[in-house]
Amino acid sequence: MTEALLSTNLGSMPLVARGKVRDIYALGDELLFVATDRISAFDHVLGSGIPDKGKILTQISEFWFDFLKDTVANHILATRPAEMAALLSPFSQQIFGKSVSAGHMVSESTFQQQIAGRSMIVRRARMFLVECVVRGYLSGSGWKDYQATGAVCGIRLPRGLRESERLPEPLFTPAAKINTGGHDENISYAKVEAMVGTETAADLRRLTLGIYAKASQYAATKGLILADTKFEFGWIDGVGIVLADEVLTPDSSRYWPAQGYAPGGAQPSFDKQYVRDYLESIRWNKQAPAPELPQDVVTHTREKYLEAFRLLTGQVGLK
Ligand code: Q0T
Repeated sequence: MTEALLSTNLGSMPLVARGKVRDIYALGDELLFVATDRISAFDHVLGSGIPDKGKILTQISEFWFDFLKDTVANHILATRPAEMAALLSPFSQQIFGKSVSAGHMVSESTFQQQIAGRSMIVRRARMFLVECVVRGYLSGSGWKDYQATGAVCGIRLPRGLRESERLPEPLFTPAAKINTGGHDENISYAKVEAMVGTETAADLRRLTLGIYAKASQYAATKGLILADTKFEFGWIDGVGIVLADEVLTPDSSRYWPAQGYAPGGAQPSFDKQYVRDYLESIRWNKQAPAPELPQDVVTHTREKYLEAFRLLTGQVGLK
């Protein structure tokens, strides 16, 4: 097992943003998304990474973008090495320059090693500031909301539903992006209309529910329950609404093994349960700095991510 890539250094490429897990660079008018091996739990990025996690998530996302391509347009320009190389080549002088010793430069091989299998070049879109969440099951903040109010995002639900129970029908439960660390805030559909207009709000809801229907049906054939997931959409002139960000990865979705599903309590997370159990076992106070993970927790968690990748994509190994 190679070591985890915790942070990228792409030399003189302009860094646009570092998220919890992904690093985003500007590539002319486009963006280069690089998924690192960072892992978060309880809202903190942990001290250890999971080797290959960025590759696994990128390749799961790629699978779904392709699976959904007749349902929704997307922001992807290139993921295959040859296509990526063609889009990177006009910038190679700038990026690699003459001397690696110039401080902020990296060699081409160091660059390629960091992005291989874990990156995509995407078109810039004007992002809608709405997290398009869809829930087929009652879990997480949806469960909390229901317990407190009998509704989720203002949608009334029958009494007596249990935690993790399948909902009568999937719900569009949007959230507003809150930038500074905080949790996204559940909002009503009326609020979405106020933010993006009635027509776009209806499009986002229709797309979100349509994608969930297709994806959850597929996941079920692989023994997985897609309990809920979050999409981000943007607008590209001449194209319209595009599906952006990462899609249907274990980081943006709750997948549960169908086998052993038992409503009436929390379900074990497909990928992060071992990490959460470990962090609970050491009684981490969930304040920075986040702890490192023991090797067996890292190895087990990597296996779970790989299992999700194999189940969903039918591919045996990573590119
Ligand atoms: C974005 C323009 O991932 C994000 O931040 C983490 C550092 C959220 N984000 C998305 C964009 C996208 C996409 N996806 C796009 N196609 N065009 N911006 C920016 N931040």
